[in-house]
Amino acid sequence: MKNPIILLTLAVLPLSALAADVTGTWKSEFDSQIGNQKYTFTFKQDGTNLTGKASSEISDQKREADLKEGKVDGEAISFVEMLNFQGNDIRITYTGKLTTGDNEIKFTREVGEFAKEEIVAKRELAAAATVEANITGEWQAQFDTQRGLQKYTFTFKQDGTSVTGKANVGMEDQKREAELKNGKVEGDVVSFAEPLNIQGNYINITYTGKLSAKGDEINFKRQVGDFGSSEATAKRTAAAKPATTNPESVGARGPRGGRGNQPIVLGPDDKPAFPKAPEGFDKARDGIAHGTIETVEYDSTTVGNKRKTLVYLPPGYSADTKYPVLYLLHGIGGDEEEWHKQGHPEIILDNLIADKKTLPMIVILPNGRAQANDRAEGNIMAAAPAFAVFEQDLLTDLIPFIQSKYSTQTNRENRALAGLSMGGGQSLNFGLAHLDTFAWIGGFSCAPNTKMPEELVPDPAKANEMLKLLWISGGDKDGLINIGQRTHLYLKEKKVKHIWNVDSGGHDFAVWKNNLYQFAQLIFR
Ligand code: FER
Repeated sequence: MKNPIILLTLAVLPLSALAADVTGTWKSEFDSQIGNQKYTFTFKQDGTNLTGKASSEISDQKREADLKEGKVDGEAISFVEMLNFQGNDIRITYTGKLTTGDNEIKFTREVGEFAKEEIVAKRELAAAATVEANITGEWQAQFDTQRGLQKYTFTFKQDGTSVTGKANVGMEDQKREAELKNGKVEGDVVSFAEPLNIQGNYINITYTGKLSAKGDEINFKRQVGDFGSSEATAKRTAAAKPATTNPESVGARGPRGGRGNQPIVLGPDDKPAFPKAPEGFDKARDGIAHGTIETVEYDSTTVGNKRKTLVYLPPGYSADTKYPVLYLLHGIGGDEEEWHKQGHPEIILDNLIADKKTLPMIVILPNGRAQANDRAEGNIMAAAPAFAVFEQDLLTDLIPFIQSKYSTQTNRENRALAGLSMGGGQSLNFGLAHLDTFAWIGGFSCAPNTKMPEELVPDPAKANEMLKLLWISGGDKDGLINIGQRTHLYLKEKKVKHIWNVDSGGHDFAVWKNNLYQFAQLIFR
């Protein structure tokens, strides 16, 4: 892989960052064990410090409490409300997260040990803040993104609070145009989405911005799917006439400062599913039998040329035995050598087989960039569509070739598909769409090519019936972890059996090797 870590770092770092300011009045109404409660929170934020009051009402009884231990950390907000109940002090803790537009906070509210609710607080927009911003016209902004500098011209048309229009984008010598979706102006907050087609998947690029007092600048945060984000100021082009805004609408929300990087928000399920691989699991050992690794070429009817793949044959490989096969896929900056060079699956497998922790198996390390030039060179992102084409190459060309050349089992129960990052997305996308071909599926640190969970698993009952193992994992410091998280949460809700494994680590081979070590022990059993 050329350098996925740099790629990812670039995507995550260049954020000068917007900080939320939650100062203001927020309301929340919810049902609790003791009846319907109406809350008004008055927050005052100073840096990361939060003070204020909670006034609440429950069947005509009113009470008020000062907030304690209040904190704002990026989008995370927490505080404690002390409640005196029959002479006892009870802590009500609130932990929450600001959502899009910064006008809603989703809180978990825990009353001592005995009650826990999910509640939503909504910002009371000051009357003045609902005033006539009019952003109709042409605006320009340049976003420094992981794919390079992207020059945007937005043409907005505002009608009441709704916004339609276009984004024209220039990037190096490429151009694209998109119709904007979900456009809104709420007070001085402008938001909309730009649909972007990546490999047949629509990823929404969402924009949230704040209009300046003069109405001639919008400070946008641009969020690409669940992955990268960047910021830029859009300015009206000279030709357009600045719209008038009510100056009182601006500043009501206070200043904005540093929100920080793409947030990694860990949930209660985001922990290791297994103890870490023991010391030495990835070190070549003397005194055990070793498998072999070779490069072979197959005819790809899909791409129309010969394509390379690496093949690991287990120790003592013999034509008298029929072996199960694991297809193991690389990331966006890699090729058929990536796993071999950086992950040494042959060492991990030799050790596991020697220790009888896994069955002898064949491991195929293909090239997942199914296009004529499948080298990882130039603009690595530009090859993303070829990673989708590999579905056909794998099913119609590679698997039949492997089964004709090597002594393999050919039923689904003896075929596994797993991969890292882009290859993790491929494994879920292809594997779950072809349960008749793969019974064991693993997505390690899945990339944004991963389909939405509803599309991956439209029929939970069928998935449960067919899958022998569905393994999804990520590192707790990986900016892509939310792709795994959203998949896990969907599977959990739909009661689809799976393993969700979160190791401590980033988007790197330390995590992937550990995943291979664990995954290899579970398959073909
Ligand atoms: C992206 C970010 C990362 C993306 C793919 C990746 C298709 C893949 C990373 C990897 O394979 O390591 O936006 O879009």
